[in-house]
Amino acid sequence: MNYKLKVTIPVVVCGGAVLAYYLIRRFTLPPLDSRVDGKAAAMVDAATIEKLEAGFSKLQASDSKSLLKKYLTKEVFDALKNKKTSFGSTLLDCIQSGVENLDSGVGIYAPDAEAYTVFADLFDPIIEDYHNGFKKTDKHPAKNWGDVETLGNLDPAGEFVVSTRVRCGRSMEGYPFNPCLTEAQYKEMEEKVASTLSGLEGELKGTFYPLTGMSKETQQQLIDDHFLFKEGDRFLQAANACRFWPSGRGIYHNENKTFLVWCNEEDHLRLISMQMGGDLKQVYKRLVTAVNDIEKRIPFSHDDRLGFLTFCPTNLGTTVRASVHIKLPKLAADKAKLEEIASKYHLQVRGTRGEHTEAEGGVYDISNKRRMGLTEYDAVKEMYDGIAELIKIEKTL
Ligand code: ADP
Ligand code: DAR
Repeated sequence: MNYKLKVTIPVVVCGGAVLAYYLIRRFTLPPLDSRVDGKAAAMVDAATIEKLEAGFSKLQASDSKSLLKKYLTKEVFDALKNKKTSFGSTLLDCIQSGVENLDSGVGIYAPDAEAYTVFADLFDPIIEDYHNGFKKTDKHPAKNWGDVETLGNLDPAGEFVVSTRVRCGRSMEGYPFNPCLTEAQYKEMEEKVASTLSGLEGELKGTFYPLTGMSKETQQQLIDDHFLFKEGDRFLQAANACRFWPSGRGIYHNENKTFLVWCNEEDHLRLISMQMGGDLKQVYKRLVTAVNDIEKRIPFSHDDRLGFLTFCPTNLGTTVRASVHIKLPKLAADKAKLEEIASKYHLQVRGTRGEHTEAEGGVYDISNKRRMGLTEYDAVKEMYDGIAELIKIEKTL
């Protein structure tokens, strides 16, 4: 065999073997090293991939109306299924609630803050759809509470509005979200929150009540009076957000229960101002004072593009939900019509106890739907203007 063949054959054989290896790895196995922010992230294990494939098939075969189903295309699924955040969160951690609860409206949560970047191909279109066109190239505006004096009382005569509430969510810097928290972290966070809030003065002065040790009667009464979060939310349970319950969970409130703080329910903190009647100005003013005071004491997670970070993408940005418990008997006679008119003003209509609940005694929870791409003031003003319109229409019927 001449010299040339002796050299050519081994080169061709080795080259072919290298090419075959590359093609096998490229199209069948996850990348050896999918880097996240320059850190190597380990491969997603086979058991998780199997659960993901089964979940994706279930979702595709269902008639779910969730944003998860709408935007988790095969292309997005294949691009994300092998990715992990540096906390070890996978696509399964993000979508499992929406796979288990096909009646989800959204169906996805961020197990840690990095998930919004690592799984952006799925989060970004869902965020754009939910928050009225907030594109992945958009940047959420800086915090701006606006001029509280420009708001007023939605229903001075007390004909329609039962109560008014404005809340925002905050995540404590240095801690991941529910699915990644250890029991020790839950307890540490609860301690930090309780000791920080113990420094509040004046109208905001109050007491922290851990859920651990709270009597079932007290707990149920607080829930029935709309002061405390409900227990056993199946969407949060399926998202692995209720582990070690009730460890690290609790509620702070002032004497009159007009300023409250939820600790480690869905978000690390929910800061809430509420009272009977329609005086949105007084409710909003109290919240602004409280958040400005607390933000001096606890550093919160904030992203330059997404604003304040939360467990659920529907709460990103301002994280503000301004709501009324309201009776609109004529408009509500046709629920679909009420929802159609409300959506024109970017309002969300829910039952008396919040999402996935029904109205009790004709009382609806109506609030601003979007929280991103506008300021805190804009979000509250959107609710103020929308509710004023609904009341005006109700009076003409
Ligand atoms: P999420 O946004 O996570 O669904 P919310 O911040 O809407 O949670 O809180 C839901 C709880 O707040 C429910 O118990 C609901 O009854 C109560 N709630 C919401 N708006 C009002 C209101 N205007 N008056 C009294 N309770 C309210
Ligand atoms: N229940 C989930 C989340 C919807 C938004 N509400 C929150 N985050 N509390 C769903 O997809 O329906």
